[in-house]
Amino acid sequence: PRFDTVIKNGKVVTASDITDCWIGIKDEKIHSLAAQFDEEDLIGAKIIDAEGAYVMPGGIDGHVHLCQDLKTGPHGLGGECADDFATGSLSSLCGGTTTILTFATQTRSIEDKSLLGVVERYNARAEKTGSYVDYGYHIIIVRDDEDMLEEELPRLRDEWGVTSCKVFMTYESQRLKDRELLDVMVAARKNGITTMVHAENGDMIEWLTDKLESKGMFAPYYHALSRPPLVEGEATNRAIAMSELVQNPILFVHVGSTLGMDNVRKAQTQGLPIYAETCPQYLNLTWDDLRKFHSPTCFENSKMICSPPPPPDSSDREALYVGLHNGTFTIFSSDHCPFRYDSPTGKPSGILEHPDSMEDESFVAPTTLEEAHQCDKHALADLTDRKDGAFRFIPNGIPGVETRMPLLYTGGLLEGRITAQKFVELTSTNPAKLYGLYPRKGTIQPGSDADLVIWHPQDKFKPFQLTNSQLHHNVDYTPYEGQTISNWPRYVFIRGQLSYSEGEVLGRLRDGKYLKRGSSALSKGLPGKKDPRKVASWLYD
Ligand code: DUC
Ligand code: ZN
Ligand code: ZN
Ligand code: ZN
Repeated sequence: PRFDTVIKNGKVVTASDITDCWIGIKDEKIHSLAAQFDEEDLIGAKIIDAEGAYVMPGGIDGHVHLCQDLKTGPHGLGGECADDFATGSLSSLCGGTTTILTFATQTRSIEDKSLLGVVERYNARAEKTGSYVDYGYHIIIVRDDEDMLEEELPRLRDEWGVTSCKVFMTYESQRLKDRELLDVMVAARKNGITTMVHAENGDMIEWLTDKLESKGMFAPYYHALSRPPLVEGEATNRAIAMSELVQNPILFVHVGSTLGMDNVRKAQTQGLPIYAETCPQYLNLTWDDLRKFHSPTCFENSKMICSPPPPPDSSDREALYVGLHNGTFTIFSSDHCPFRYDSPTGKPSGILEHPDSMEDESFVAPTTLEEAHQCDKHALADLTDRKDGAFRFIPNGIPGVETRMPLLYTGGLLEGRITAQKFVELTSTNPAKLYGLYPRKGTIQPGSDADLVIWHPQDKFKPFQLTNSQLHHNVDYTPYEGQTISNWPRYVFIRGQLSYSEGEVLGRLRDGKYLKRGSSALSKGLPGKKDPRKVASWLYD
Protein backbone atom coordinates (compact mmCIF):
# COMPACT_ATOMS: atom_id res chain seq x y z
CA PRO A 1 0.00 0.00 0.00
CA ARG A 2 1.05 3.57 -0.62
CA PHE A 3 0.12 4.58 2.94
CA ASP A 4 -0.31 2.77 6.24
CA THR A 5 -2.85 5.32 7.42
CA VAL A 6 -4.69 8.25 5.87
CA ILE A 7 -6.31 11.03 7.91
CA LYS A 8 -9.01 12.71 5.88
CA ASN A 9 -11.09 15.85 6.35
CA GLY A 10 -8.82 17.46 8.92
CA LYS A 11 -7.95 21.07 9.53
CA VAL A 12 -4.21 20.59 9.77
CA VAL A 13 -2.65 23.12 12.13
CA THR A 14 1.02 24.03 12.34
CA ALA A 15 2.65 26.96 14.12
CA SER A 16 2.07 29.05 11.01
CA ASP A 17 -0.91 27.71 9.06
CA ILE A 18 -4.29 26.03 9.10
CA THR A 19 -4.81 23.94 5.97
CA ASP A 20 -7.77 21.81 4.90
CA CYS A 21 -5.92 18.71 3.78
CA TRP A 22 -5.41 14.99 4.08
CA ILE A 23 -2.37 13.35 5.64
CA GLY A 24 -0.73 10.17 4.36
CA ILE A 25 1.35 8.25 6.91
CA LYS A 26 3.94 5.63 5.95
CA ASP A 27 6.55 3.86 8.11
CA GLU A 28 5.98 5.98 11.22
CA LYS A 29 6.43 9.25 9.30
CA ILE A 30 4.28 11.89 7.66
CA HIS A 31 4.67 10.98 3.99
CA SER A 32 2.39 13.39 2.09
CA LEU A 33 -0.07 16.18 2.52
CA ALA A 34 -2.65 16.79 -0.21
CA ALA A 35 -6.03 18.44 -0.70
CA GLN A 36 -7.28 14.90 -1.25
CA PHE A 37 -5.80 11.54 -2.27
CA ASP A 38 -6.90 9.38 -5.23
CA GLU A 39 -8.92 6.23 -4.58
CA GLU A 40 -5.99 3.94 -5.42
CA ASP A 41 -3.80 5.72 -2.86
CA LEU A 42 -6.19 4.59 -0.15
CA ILE A 43 -6.01 0.88 -0.96
CA GLY A 44 -4.79 -1.02 2.07
CA ALA A 45 -4.63 2.07 4.26
CA LYS A 46 -6.43 2.56 7.54
CA ILE A 47 -8.69 5.62 7.12
CA ILE A 48 -9.40 8.03 9.95
CA ASP A 49 -12.03 10.71 9.37
CA ALA A 50 -11.23 13.88 11.32
CA GLU A 51 -14.69 15.26 10.43
CA GLY A 52 -13.40 18.79 10.06
CA ALA A 53 -11.67 18.90 13.45
CA TYR A 54 -8.18 20.22 14.13
CA VAL A 55 -5.29 17.87 13.47
CA MET A 56 -2.16 18.99 15.30
CA PRO A 57 1.36 17.76 15.93
CA GLY A 58 1.35 15.68 19.12
CA GLY A 59 1.96 17.62 22.30
CA ILE A 60 5.52 17.88 23.58
CA ASP A 61 5.67 18.41 27.31
CA GLY A 62 9.13 19.74 28.12
CA HIS A 63 8.64 19.62 31.88
CA VAL A 64 7.58 16.38 33.54
CA HIS A 65 8.78 14.79 36.78
CA LEU A 66 8.66 10.99 36.87
CA CYS A 67 10.43 8.40 38.99
CA GLN A 68 12.10 10.80 41.38
CA ASP A 69 12.17 9.12 44.78
CA LEU A 70 12.40 10.39 48.33
CA LYS A 71 16.11 11.10 48.13
CA THR A 72 16.22 12.48 44.64
CA GLY A 73 12.79 14.10 45.05
CA PRO A 74 12.15 16.99 42.72
CA HIS A 75 13.65 19.45 45.15
CA GLY A 76 15.19 17.55 48.02
CA LEU A 77 12.12 18.31 50.08
CA GLY A 78 11.08 14.73 50.44
CA GLY A 79 8.00 13.38 48.82
CA GLU A 80 7.90 10.51 46.40
CA CYS A 81 6.94 10.94 42.77
CA ALA A 82 3.66 9.10 42.40
CA ASP A 83 4.18 8.41 38.71
CA ASP A 84 6.77 6.24 37.05
CA PHE A 85 7.22 5.96 33.30
CA ALA A 86 4.31 3.53 33.06
CA THR A 87 1.62 5.68 34.64
CA GLY A 88 3.15 9.02 33.69
CA SER A 89 3.45 8.20 30.01
CA LEU A 90 -0.04 6.68 29.93
CA SER A 91 -1.45 9.88 31.40
CA SER A 92 0.53 11.85 28.86
CA LEU A 93 -0.79 9.80 25.92
CA CYS A 94 -4.40 10.12 27.04
CA GLY A 95 -4.07 13.91 27.16
CA GLY A 96 -2.59 14.25 23.67
CA THR A 97 1.09 14.53 24.60
CA THR A 98 3.26 12.25 22.50
CA THR A 99 6.69 13.28 23.80
CA ILE A 100 7.79 14.02 27.36
CA LEU A 101 11.05 15.35 28.73
CA THR A 102 11.71 14.29 32.31
CA PHE A 103 14.40 15.11 34.87
CA ALA A 104 17.40 13.03 35.85
CA THR A 105 18.35 14.64 39.14
CA GLN A 106 21.80 14.98 40.60
CA THR A 107 22.02 15.15 44.39
CA ARG A 108 24.95 16.45 46.43
CA SER A 109 25.86 12.94 47.60
CA ILE A 110 29.21 11.83 46.29
CA GLU A 111 27.88 8.90 44.24
CA ASP A 112 25.95 11.47 42.24
CA LYS A 113 28.99 13.52 41.31
CA SER A 114 29.04 11.83 37.93
CA LEU A 115 26.32 13.26 35.72
CA LEU A 116 26.66 10.27 33.41
CA GLY A 117 26.06 8.00 36.38
CA VAL A 118 22.96 9.98 37.32
CA VAL A 119 21.56 9.63 33.81
CA GLU A 120 22.40 5.91 33.63
CA ARG A 121 20.65 5.21 36.91
CA TYR A 122 17.66 7.28 35.90
CA ASN A 123 17.49 5.60 32.53
CA ALA A 124 17.26 2.21 34.23
CA ARG A 125 14.01 3.37 35.82
CA ALA A 126 12.54 4.23 32.45
CA GLU A 127 13.71 0.95 30.94
CA LYS A 128 12.25 -1.00 33.81
CA THR A 129 8.69 -0.22 32.73
CA GLY A 130 8.98 1.24 29.27
CA SER A 131 6.87 4.17 28.11
CA TYR A 132 3.77 4.71 25.98
CA VAL A 133 5.23 7.90 24.48
CA ASP A 134 8.64 9.02 23.28
CA TYR A 135 10.84 10.52 25.96
CA GLY A 136 14.11 12.26 26.72
CA TYR A 137 15.88 13.63 29.77
CA HIS A 138 17.06 16.94 31.16
CA ILE A 139 19.84 16.83 33.73
CA ILE A 140 19.46 18.77 37.00
CA ILE A 141 22.88 20.04 38.08
CA VAL A 142 23.44 20.91 41.77
CA ARG A 143 27.24 21.37 41.85
CA ASP A 144 29.84 23.12 39.75
CA ASP A 145 32.99 20.94 39.89
CA GLU A 146 35.21 21.93 37.00
CA ASP A 147 36.16 18.38 36.01
CA MET A 148 32.55 17.25 36.10
CA LEU A 149 31.39 20.06 33.84
CA GLU A 150 34.32 19.85 31.45
CA GLU A 151 34.44 16.10 30.97
CA GLU A 152 30.85 15.09 31.33
CA LEU A 153 28.71 17.70 29.58
CA PRO A 154 30.19 16.86 26.15
CA ARG A 155 29.63 13.16 26.80
CA LEU A 156 26.06 13.72 27.97
CA ARG A 157 25.44 15.62 24.76
CA ASP A 158 27.19 13.19 22.41
CA GLU A 159 26.45 9.83 24.01
CA TRP A 160 23.01 10.49 25.44
CA GLY A 161 21.69 13.42 23.45
CA VAL A 162 20.95 15.18 26.75
CA THR A 163 21.15 18.80 25.61
CA SER A 164 19.44 20.66 28.43
CA CYS A 165 20.13 21.19 32.10
CA LYS A 166 18.15 22.70 34.96
CA VAL A 167 19.63 24.78 37.76
CA PHE A 168 18.00 26.06 40.94
CA MET A 169 18.25 29.43 42.69
CA THR A 170 16.29 28.11 45.68
CA TYR A 171 16.02 24.96 47.85
CA GLU A 172 18.86 24.41 50.26
CA SER A 173 19.75 21.01 48.84
CA GLN A 174 19.75 22.08 45.20
CA ARG A 175 20.52 25.73 44.80
CA LEU A 176 23.68 27.13 43.29
CA LYS A 177 25.37 30.32 44.42
CA ASP A 178 25.69 33.03 41.79
CA ARG A 179 29.29 32.09 40.95
CA GLU A 180 28.26 28.46 40.66
CA LEU A 181 25.43 29.42 38.35
CA LEU A 182 27.96 31.29 36.22
CA ASP A 183 30.18 28.19 36.06
CA VAL A 184 27.32 26.04 34.83
CA MET A 185 26.14 28.67 32.35
CA VAL A 186 29.60 28.98 30.79
CA ALA A 187 29.94 25.20 30.49
CA ALA A 188 26.41 24.99 29.04
CA ARG A 189 27.14 27.63 26.46
CA LYS A 190 30.38 25.90 25.40
CA ASN A 191 28.49 22.67 24.81
CA GLY A 192 25.32 24.07 23.26
CA ILE A 193 23.26 22.93 26.22
CA THR A 194 20.03 24.77 26.98
CA THR A 195 20.00 26.15 30.53
CA MET A 196 16.69 25.99 32.37
CA VAL A 197 16.52 28.18 35.45
CA HIS A 198 14.26 27.82 38.49
CA ALA A 199 14.24 31.49 39.45
CA GLU A 200 13.18 32.15 43.03
CA ASN A 201 15.27 33.96 45.62
CA GLY A 202 16.00 31.18 48.14
CA ASP A 203 17.10 33.50 50.94
CA MET A 204 13.91 35.54 50.71
CA ILE A 205 11.84 32.35 50.87
CA GLU A 206 13.69 30.92 53.87
CA TRP A 207 13.57 34.22 55.73
CA LEU A 208 9.88 34.74 55.04
CA THR A 209 9.13 31.14 56.07
CA ASP A 210 10.84 31.68 59.44
CA LYS A 211 8.92 34.93 59.97
CA LEU A 212 5.58 33.36 59.03
CA GLU A 213 6.18 30.44 61.37
CA SER A 214 7.14 32.78 64.21
CA LYS A 215 3.66 34.25 63.85
CA GLY A 216 2.03 30.83 63.83
CA MET A 217 1.31 30.92 60.12
CA PHE A 218 2.05 27.31 59.23
CA ALA A 219 -0.97 26.35 57.17
CA PRO A 220 -0.54 25.38 53.53
CA TYR A 221 -2.17 28.62 52.45
CA TYR A 222 0.83 30.57 53.74
CA HIS A 223 3.10 28.82 51.31
CA ALA A 224 2.04 31.49 48.84
CA LEU A 225 2.90 34.28 51.29
CA SER A 226 6.40 32.83 51.62
CA ARG A 227 6.81 33.31 47.88
CA PRO A 228 5.28 36.63 46.83
CA PRO A 229 5.89 37.74 43.23
CA LEU A 230 9.00 39.74 44.22
CA VAL A 231 10.75 36.45 44.99
CA GLU A 232 10.54 35.51 41.32
CA GLY A 233 10.97 39.11 40.22
CA GLU A 234 14.34 39.46 41.93
CA ALA A 235 15.65 36.09 40.80
CA THR A 236 14.67 36.54 37.14
CA ASN A 237 16.44 39.90 37.04
CA ARG A 238 19.58 38.44 38.58
CA ALA A 239 19.63 35.46 36.23
CA ILE A 240 19.08 37.70 33.20
CA ALA A 241 22.10 39.76 34.23
CA MET A 242 24.22 36.62 34.64
CA SER A 243 23.02 35.27 31.31
CA GLU A 244 23.98 38.51 29.60
CA LEU A 245 27.34 38.64 31.36
CA VAL A 246 28.43 35.22 30.09
CA GLN A 247 26.42 35.26 26.86
CA ASN A 248 24.44 32.13 27.61
CA PRO A 249 20.81 31.85 26.52
CA ILE A 250 18.47 30.77 29.32
CA LEU A 251 14.92 29.53 29.69
CA PHE A 252 12.99 30.37 32.84
CA VAL A 253 10.87 27.39 33.81
CA HIS A 254 7.44 27.67 35.44
CA VAL A 255 7.13 31.48 35.43
CA GLY A 256 4.14 32.22 37.63
CA SER A 257 4.12 35.96 38.16
CA THR A 258 3.52 38.95 35.92
CA LEU A 259 6.59 40.51 37.54
CA GLY A 260 8.75 37.63 36.32
CA MET A 261 7.08 37.73 32.92
CA ASP A 262 7.61 41.47 32.55
CA ASN A 263 11.33 41.08 33.32
CA VAL A 264 11.56 38.44 30.59
CA ARG A 265 9.72 40.69 28.15
CA LYS A 266 12.01 43.62 28.83
CA ALA A 267 15.12 41.49 28.28
CA GLN A 268 13.68 40.11 25.03
CA THR A 269 12.95 43.65 23.83
CA GLN A 270 16.64 44.41 24.35
CA GLY A 271 17.50 41.49 22.06
CA LEU A 272 18.73 39.12 24.76
CA PRO A 273 18.19 35.37 24.25
CA ILE A 274 15.86 34.96 27.22
CA TYR A 275 13.06 32.40 27.00
CA ALA A 276 10.28 31.48 29.36
CA GLU A 277 7.81 28.74 30.13
CA THR A 278 4.51 28.98 31.93
CA CYS A 279 2.22 26.20 33.09
CA PRO A 280 -1.48 25.38 33.60
CA GLN A 281 -1.44 26.13 37.33
CA TYR A 282 -0.70 29.80 36.66
CA LEU A 283 -3.66 30.14 34.30
CA ASN A 284 -6.19 28.00 36.13
CA LEU A 285 -5.54 28.46 39.86
CA THR A 286 -5.31 31.44 42.19
CA TRP A 287 -4.79 31.94 45.90
CA ASP A 288 -8.52 31.37 46.36
CA ASP A 289 -7.96 27.81 45.25
CA LEU A 290 -5.36 27.38 47.96
CA ARG A 291 -8.21 27.90 50.40
CA LYS A 292 -10.81 26.04 48.38
CA PHE A 293 -10.20 22.57 49.70
CA HIS A 294 -9.43 23.68 53.23
CA SER A 295 -11.57 21.38 55.27
CA PRO A 296 -11.47 19.66 58.65
CA THR A 297 -9.19 17.08 57.06
CA CYS A 298 -5.69 18.23 57.79
CA PHE A 299 -3.32 18.88 54.90
CA GLU A 300 -6.29 19.18 52.60
CA ASN A 301 -5.22 22.24 50.72
CA SER A 302 -1.68 20.99 50.42
CA LYS A 303 -3.11 19.67 47.16
CA MET A 304 -2.43 23.03 45.54
CA ILE A 305 1.07 23.65 46.81
CA CYS A 306 3.53 24.21 44.02
CA SER A 307 6.49 26.51 43.47
CA PRO A 308 6.21 29.20 42.36
CA PRO A 309 2.67 29.40 43.74
CA PRO A 310 -0.33 30.33 41.57
CA PRO A 311 -0.82 34.09 41.21
CA PRO A 312 -2.93 35.98 43.78
CA ASP A 313 -5.96 36.61 41.57
CA SER A 314 -7.40 36.26 38.10
CA SER A 315 -6.09 39.61 36.85
CA ASP A 316 -2.65 37.98 36.70
CA ARG A 317 -4.20 35.20 34.67
CA GLU A 318 -5.25 37.58 31.92
CA ALA A 319 -1.79 39.13 31.84
CA LEU A 320 -0.16 35.70 31.57
CA TYR A 321 -2.47 34.80 28.67
CA VAL A 322 -1.28 37.96 26.94
CA GLY A 323 2.27 36.70 27.48
CA LEU A 324 1.31 33.47 25.71
CA HIS A 325 -0.31 35.43 22.90
CA ASN A 326 2.52 37.90 22.32
CA GLY A 327 5.44 35.51 22.40
CA THR A 328 6.93 36.34 25.79
CA PHE A 329 6.38 32.71 26.69
CA THR A 330 8.12 30.34 24.35
CA ILE A 331 6.62 27.13 25.69
CA PHE A 332 3.68 25.89 27.72
CA SER A 333 4.50 22.82 29.85
CA SER A 334 2.75 20.98 32.64
CA ASP A 335 5.43 20.82 35.34
CA HIS A 336 3.69 17.55 36.19
CA CYS A 337 5.11 16.85 39.64
CA PRO A 338 2.92 14.12 41.08
CA PHE A 339 2.52 13.52 44.81
CA ARG A 340 -0.30 11.50 46.24
CA TYR A 341 -2.44 13.35 48.73
CA ASP A 342 -3.42 10.45 50.95
CA SER A 343 0.02 8.98 51.47
CA PRO A 344 2.73 9.82 53.99
CA THR A 345 5.30 9.80 51.19
CA GLY A 346 3.17 12.23 49.24
CA LYS A 347 1.79 15.65 50.08
CA PRO A 348 1.94 15.21 53.84
CA SER A 349 5.45 13.77 53.75
CA GLY A 350 6.40 16.33 56.37
CA ILE A 351 5.45 13.63 58.83
CA LEU A 352 8.64 11.83 57.85
CA GLU A 353 10.68 14.81 58.98
CA HIS A 354 10.41 13.77 62.61
CA PRO A 355 13.58 14.92 64.44
CA ASP A 356 13.92 11.44 65.93
CA SER A 357 14.24 9.98 62.49
CA MET A 358 17.64 11.63 62.20
CA GLU A 359 19.12 10.53 65.53
CA ASP A 360 17.26 7.46 66.68
CA GLU A 361 18.06 4.43 64.57
CA SER A 362 15.12 2.49 65.90
CA PHE A 363 12.72 5.22 64.85
CA VAL A 364 10.09 3.95 62.48
CA ALA A 365 8.48 6.67 60.44
CA PRO A 366 4.70 6.60 60.43
CA THR A 367 3.28 5.05 57.30
CA THR A 368 -0.23 6.45 57.54
CA LEU A 369 -1.66 9.77 58.61
CA GLU A 370 -3.42 7.92 61.44
CA GLU A 371 -0.09 6.81 62.83
CA ALA A 372 1.31 10.30 62.52
CA HIS A 373 -1.58 11.62 64.59
CA GLN A 374 -0.90 9.02 67.27
CA CYS A 375 2.80 9.76 67.62
CA ASP A 376 3.10 12.14 70.53
CA LYS A 377 6.67 13.16 69.88
CA HIS A 378 6.07 13.81 66.25
CA ALA A 379 7.27 17.18 65.07
CA LEU A 380 4.10 17.75 63.15
CA ALA A 381 1.65 15.81 65.28
CA ASP A 382 0.63 19.03 66.95
CA LEU A 383 -0.02 20.75 63.72
CA THR A 384 -1.80 17.72 62.39
CA ASP A 385 -4.10 17.82 65.36
CA ARG A 386 -4.81 21.45 64.69
CA LYS A 387 -5.96 20.40 61.24
CA ASP A 388 -3.13 22.27 59.63
CA GLY A 389 0.13 20.90 58.43
CA ALA A 390 3.21 23.05 58.03
CA PHE A 391 3.78 24.21 54.49
CA ARG A 392 7.54 24.05 54.99
CA PHE A 393 7.38 20.25 54.88
CA ILE A 394 4.89 19.77 52.09
CA PRO A 395 6.42 18.74 48.78
CA ASN A 396 6.00 21.41 46.11
CA GLY A 397 4.34 20.29 42.93
CA ILE A 398 1.06 19.29 41.35
CA PRO A 399 0.05 16.86 38.61
CA GLY A 400 -1.08 17.95 35.15
CA VAL A 401 0.51 16.12 32.22
CA GLU A 402 -2.87 14.84 31.02
CA THR A 403 -4.81 18.06 31.47
CA ARG A 404 -2.23 20.45 29.98
CA MET A 405 -3.50 20.35 26.38
CA PRO A 406 -7.27 20.22 27.12
CA LEU A 407 -7.04 23.09 29.63
CA LEU A 408 -5.17 25.36 27.21
CA TYR A 409 -7.50 24.34 24.38
CA THR A 410 -10.47 25.27 26.57
CA GLY A 411 -9.21 28.44 28.24
CA GLY A 412 -6.88 29.71 25.51
CA LEU A 413 -7.91 28.56 22.04
CA LEU A 414 -11.69 28.30 22.42
CA GLU A 415 -11.89 31.54 24.40
CA GLY A 416 -9.99 33.32 21.63
CA ARG A 417 -7.07 34.29 23.85
CA ILE A 418 -4.65 32.48 21.54
CA THR A 419 -4.99 31.22 17.98
CA ALA A 420 -4.85 27.55 17.01
CA GLN A 421 -1.42 28.18 15.45
CA LYS A 422 -0.17 29.71 18.69
CA PHE A 423 -1.54 26.72 20.57
CA VAL A 424 0.58 24.41 18.39
CA GLU A 425 3.62 26.65 18.71
CA LEU A 426 3.46 26.70 22.52
CA THR A 427 2.58 23.05 23.12
CA SER A 428 4.65 21.37 20.42
CA THR A 429 6.68 23.35 17.87
CA ASN A 430 8.64 25.55 20.23
CA PRO A 431 9.42 22.80 22.75
CA ALA A 432 10.75 20.79 19.79
CA LYS A 433 12.91 23.70 18.62
CA LEU A 434 14.12 24.64 22.08
CA TYR A 435 15.08 21.10 23.03
CA GLY A 436 16.66 19.94 19.78
CA LEU A 437 13.88 17.76 18.38
CA TYR A 438 12.78 19.88 15.42
CA PRO A 439 11.65 19.07 12.70
CA ARG A 440 11.56 15.40 13.61
CA LYS A 441 8.95 16.40 16.20
CA GLY A 442 6.80 19.50 16.61
CA THR A 443 5.38 19.94 13.12
CA ILE A 444 3.39 18.27 10.36
CA GLN A 445 5.53 18.08 7.27
CA PRO A 446 6.81 15.26 5.05
CA GLY A 447 9.53 13.39 6.92
CA SER A 448 8.40 14.33 10.43
CA ASP A 449 7.40 11.62 12.88
CA ALA A 450 3.67 10.97 12.58
CA ASP A 451 2.92 12.07 16.15
CA LEU A 452 -0.54 13.55 15.86
CA VAL A 453 -3.48 14.60 17.94
CA ILE A 454 -6.94 14.90 16.41
CA TRP A 455 -9.49 16.83 18.45
CA HIS A 456 -13.26 16.39 18.44
CA PRO A 457 -15.34 18.45 15.99
CA GLN A 458 -16.32 21.30 18.29
CA ASP A 459 -20.05 21.22 17.51
CA LYS A 460 -20.23 17.56 18.49
CA PHE A 461 -18.37 17.85 21.77
CA LYS A 462 -20.27 18.12 25.01
CA PRO A 463 -18.29 20.09 27.62
CA PHE A 464 -17.87 18.24 30.91
CA GLN A 465 -16.67 18.81 34.47
CA LEU A 466 -13.29 17.22 35.10
CA THR A 467 -12.99 14.61 37.83
CA ASN A 468 -9.85 12.79 38.85
CA SER A 469 -11.31 9.36 38.07
CA GLN A 470 -11.16 10.27 34.37
CA LEU A 471 -7.39 10.66 34.49
CA HIS A 472 -4.69 8.02 34.15
CA HIS A 473 -1.97 9.29 36.46
CA ASN A 474 -1.25 7.56 39.75
CA VAL A 475 -2.27 10.61 41.77
CA ASP A 476 -5.38 10.54 43.95
CA TYR A 477 -6.53 14.06 43.05
CA THR A 478 -6.42 16.69 40.36
CA PRO A 479 -6.08 20.37 41.24
CA TYR A 480 -8.50 21.05 38.39
CA GLU A 481 -11.36 18.99 39.85
CA GLY A 482 -14.68 20.39 38.65
CA GLN A 483 -13.25 22.65 35.95
CA THR A 484 -15.10 22.71 32.65
CA ILE A 485 -13.29 21.04 29.77
CA SER A 486 -14.61 21.90 26.30
CA ASN A 487 -12.64 19.52 24.09
CA TRP A 488 -10.37 16.49 24.47
CA PRO A 489 -8.07 14.58 22.13
CA ARG A 490 -10.14 12.09 20.12
CA TYR A 491 -7.30 10.23 18.39
CA VAL A 492 -3.62 10.23 19.30
CA PHE A 493 -0.91 8.78 17.06
CA ILE A 494 2.58 7.89 18.23
CA ARG A 495 4.87 7.57 15.19
CA GLY A 496 2.01 6.54 12.95
CA GLN A 497 0.40 4.15 15.39
CA LEU A 498 -3.08 4.90 16.67
CA SER A 499 -2.39 4.66 20.40
CA TYR A 500 -5.45 6.39 21.83
CA SER A 501 -8.86 6.32 20.19
CA GLU A 502 -12.04 7.83 21.60
CA GLY A 503 -11.14 7.14 25.20
CA GLU A 504 -9.58 3.75 24.54
CA VAL A 505 -5.88 3.04 25.00
CA LEU A 506 -4.54 1.02 22.07
CA GLY A 507 -0.85 1.70 22.61
CA ARG A 508 1.51 -0.42 24.68
CA LEU A 509 4.15 0.28 27.25
CA ARG A 510 7.18 -0.40 25.08
CA ASP A 511 5.97 1.78 22.19
CA GLY A 512 7.77 4.89 23.41
CA LYS A 513 11.39 5.37 22.34
CA TYR A 514 14.23 7.21 24.02
CA LEU A 515 15.12 10.38 22.10
CA LYS A 516 18.69 11.51 21.62
CA ARG A 517 18.34 15.22 21.07
CA GLY A 518 20.37 17.82 19.20
CA SER A 519 21.05 21.35 20.36
CA SER A 520 18.49 24.14 20.50
CA ALA A 521 17.36 25.71 17.23
CA LEU A 522 16.42 28.98 18.93
CA SER A 523 18.51 32.14 18.70
CA LYS A 524 21.62 32.43 20.85
CA GLY A 525 21.49 36.23 20.82
CA LEU A 526 22.45 39.14 18.65
CA PRO A 527 26.06 39.81 17.58
CA GLY A 528 25.70 43.48 18.55
CA LYS A 529 25.29 42.43 22.17
CA LYS A 530 28.80 41.00 22.51
CA ASP A 531 30.97 44.08 23.17
CA PRO A 532 33.80 42.71 25.40
CA ARG A 533 33.99 46.00 27.31
CA LYS A 534 30.47 45.34 28.59
CA VAL A 535 30.13 41.58 28.82
CA ALA A 536 32.53 38.68 29.30
CA SER A 537 32.44 37.57 25.66
CA TRP A 538 36.26 37.23 25.85
CA LEU A 539 35.67 34.08 27.94
CA TYR A 540 35.18 32.19 24.72
CA ASP A 541 38.16 33.54 22.71
N1 DUC B 1 10.20 22.99 40.56
C1 DUC B 1 9.71 22.26 39.59
O1 DUC B 1 10.22 22.31 38.49
N2 DUC B 1 8.67 21.47 39.82
C2 DUC B 1 8.03 21.36 41.06
C3 DUC B 1 8.56 22.19 42.11
C4 DUC B 1 9.71 22.99 41.76
O2 DUC B 1 10.23 23.67 42.59
ZN1 ZN C 1 11.50 24.22 39.54
ZN1 ZN D 1 9.14 20.97 37.69
ZN1 ZN E 1 6.27 11.40 65.42
